[in-house]
Amino acid sequence: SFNYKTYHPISELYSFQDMLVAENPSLVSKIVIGRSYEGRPLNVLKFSTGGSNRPAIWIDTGIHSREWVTQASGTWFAKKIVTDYGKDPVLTAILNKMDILLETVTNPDGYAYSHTANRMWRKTRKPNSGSSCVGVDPNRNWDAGYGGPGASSNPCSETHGNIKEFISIHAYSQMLMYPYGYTQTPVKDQAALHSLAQRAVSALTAVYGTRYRYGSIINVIYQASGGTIDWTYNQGIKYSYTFELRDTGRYGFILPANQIEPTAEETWAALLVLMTHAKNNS
Ligand code: 0X9
Ligand code: ZN
Repeated sequence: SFNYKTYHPISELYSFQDMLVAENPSLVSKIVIGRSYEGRPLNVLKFSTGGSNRPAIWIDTGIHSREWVTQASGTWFAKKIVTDYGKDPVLTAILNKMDILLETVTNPDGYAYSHTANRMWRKTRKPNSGSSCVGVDPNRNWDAGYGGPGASSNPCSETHGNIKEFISIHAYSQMLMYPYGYTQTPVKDQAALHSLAQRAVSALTAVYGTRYRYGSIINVIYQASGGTIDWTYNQGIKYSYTFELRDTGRYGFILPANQIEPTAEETWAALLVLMTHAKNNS
């Protein structure tokens, strides 16, 4: 059986996904939404209790490959969902109305490379012509803050057609943030996003006392353009959030494996608050 107390190479995370689907076919399915530059599948686990085109919650982990506690936590969330559905009334109520889409290895080439060649690899792995530097930063590559108001043509809009909440999980720094990162201009839903963040952080801190900061990206961490959730918010997903998980720098990206489970567990408490709010307000 799967060991949640250690970090796993990509082949084992893919096997875990297939095993979870095989063991829970009425709850979980795997959608291959694309392929990486090096040809690896981009897998999304879809947790659904029925219906068609239900409102959905998106959660991704591992868009930056070296942030290993995030892929590990995403894997733990997947198991938590199948374990708790029908037992935890909070999760059960969410899944009786909404689907959860969970992408645990969002940057597979980078993750593989961070195991085999360079533990600190962050970006993707496609060569850049005319440069010896490989890859792009996948959290600077979204079309938010560029191109101006006329740039609305969006070939991917169907992908996110019914997503009501979008949560992108990074590490490290212990922060829960909402848009924007590219501008100081507050989002129009700032007050609602801020108070929900406060409630989610309270739930997280209640588990192990881990302290989090929260607010808009630009105010809490630094200015960053082209980030995932600025784009998803501008696409109309009101509840767009991003986490920076443990720690605050003692170990940084090299978080000891004995912190995987407590990190995932406390983060799950915050996720339940965020997901319940989306369920009640969409
Ligand atoms: O620089 C980043 O992309 C994020 N920090 S990280 O160390 N995970 O790379 C911060 C940018 C805004 N925050 C998030 N989108 N999480
Ligand atoms: Zn990151």
